[in-house]
Amino acid sequence: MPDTRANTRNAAQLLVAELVAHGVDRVFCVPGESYLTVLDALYDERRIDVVTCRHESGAGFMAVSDAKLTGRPGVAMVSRGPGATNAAIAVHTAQQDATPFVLFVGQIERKDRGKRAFQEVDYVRTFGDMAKYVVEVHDPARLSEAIAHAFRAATTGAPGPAVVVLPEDMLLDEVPNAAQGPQPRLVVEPAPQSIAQAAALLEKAERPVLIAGSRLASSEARAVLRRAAEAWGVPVALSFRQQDLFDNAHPLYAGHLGYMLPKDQVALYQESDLVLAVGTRLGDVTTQGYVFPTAPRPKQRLIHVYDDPEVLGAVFATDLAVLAEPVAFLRAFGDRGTGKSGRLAAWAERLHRVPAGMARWEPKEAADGVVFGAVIDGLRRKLGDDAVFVNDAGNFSGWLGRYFPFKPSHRLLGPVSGAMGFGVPGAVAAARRLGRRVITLVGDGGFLMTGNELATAIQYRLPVTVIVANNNSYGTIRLHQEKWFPGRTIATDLKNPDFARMAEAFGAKAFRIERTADIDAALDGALAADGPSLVEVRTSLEYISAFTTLGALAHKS
Ligand SMILES: Cc1ncc(C[n+]2csc(CCOP(=O)(O)OP(=O)(O)O)c2C)c(N)n1
Repeated sequence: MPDTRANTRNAAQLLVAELVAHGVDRVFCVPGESYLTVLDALYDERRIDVVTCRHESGAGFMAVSDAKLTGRPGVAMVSRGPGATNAAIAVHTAQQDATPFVLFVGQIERKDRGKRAFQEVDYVRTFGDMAKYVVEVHDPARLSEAIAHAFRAATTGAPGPAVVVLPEDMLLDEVPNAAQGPQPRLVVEPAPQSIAQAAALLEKAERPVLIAGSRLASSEARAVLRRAAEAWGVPVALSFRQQDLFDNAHPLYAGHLGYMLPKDQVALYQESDLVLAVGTRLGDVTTQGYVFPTAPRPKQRLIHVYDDPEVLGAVFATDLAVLAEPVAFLRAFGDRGTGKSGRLAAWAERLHRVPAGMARWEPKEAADGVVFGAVIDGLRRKLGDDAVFVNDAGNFSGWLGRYFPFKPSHRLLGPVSGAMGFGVPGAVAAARRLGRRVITLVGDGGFLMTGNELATAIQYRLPVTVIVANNNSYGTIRLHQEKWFPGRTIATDLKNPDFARMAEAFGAKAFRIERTADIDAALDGALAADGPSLVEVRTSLEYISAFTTLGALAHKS
């Protein structure tokens, strides 16, 4: 057979060459017959690490977690129909979390499209609401263009998901050899005039708050944030799930805009006369249900800095909308600060008082299990300033947020989307990327959603420590039931397997905490394990969250 490889190759091989050209060094996948040719092309490409996962939601979450760490698009590959719909949760999470993510999906043959053939899905319609860009490539001559467009969409403006759909037969078509590579990345530098206008507004403000968002996650951005805050003496509140961006013990730390904030703290935020929102889209949770600032017309002046015109002014009447890359803005803005921070010190002190007071852990014992805060306190004592956490979604995560003193040298990855199941896969990806121990906190509910990715941790020998807060309940929902339908518990009680034995069956080191006294030895053992480890914490349901108890809820009703 003549060797035609020198001048042409199949579209699947070109796709892999494009991934390399776009800087992709890892893909997370569950294999499928619909994209066999891509897998085969990856066989020869040693620059791309192919991580095989156990469920497409796991693969997608891993890609999203990887992207949160690197700032570059995470990449997942899944099969058509069932594979793609399993991965949908990651597409949604990438959209809610403003995380760059490119999902490649296999598709049935072109000739069968529109016949509701086996595993056929119209992805443009299915993912149209969640993804920034969805393309089904029918002409292999346009594959490079489609890939470049997907990476561009994922990384331009508010980062987010893009989906590239690959008909099985198209992948076999012969195409020219050359990869096109990425399009130039747009970086919107702040206009000097915007910096001057923002400075003038801040100079006049008496009670300003800087809200820092996820776009300030890089280590460079954290340093820029601190410098700008100190240069202006302006208090910093952190957007939802970005609690590691700024030293929680810093006198300018004004709290984390998550759930369960005390009413008086929200009232204090509302007393502000200027909000400087940088790198956040000012979503529902961060704004405490659109009351800080108040939509559509804030009580205070609003400066909003983001590099996406779709975001600025979309929800809030904005006094100064700055279309600029958030880190570039903050760097230039910090340069204009005087360092005379005293003017705002009393205001900053008022804002700092509540979060600082709430963070003080006072040991508690419960009759029905371990109060999870004691485990967080154990982690605080044992972990260094470079610890990496991945949170699943659920009440247990509130204990970490409340009692762990985050510094910008820590990393905390968690789904802004509130998607359960992010924890274990997220930690697998983070450990693969960082090559060191990553701790994931997960409830018994969330663990049984994607805990199967413990098998991936075992397969790749990754130092992941899973801490399962087991209260035999979908606790978050139980709490809502107690508030709104007291005494009518339904669908939230769980009968669980023995998590420690389950972890051992996977091949992980397992530990159990049944009493507060077990905490130190279990954490020491799990953190020192060579490879994956799991700690099952039999937690108190009475202490259902870091902010209330079942008893207190019953008393209120
Ligand atoms: C994928 C997904 N399904 C359902 C929900 C709704 N939900 C939010 S928290 C929660 C219960 C979490 O239970 P668990 O993981 O045991 O943690 P706990 O709240 O008990 O600490 C549920 C069902 C969700 N956020 N994500």
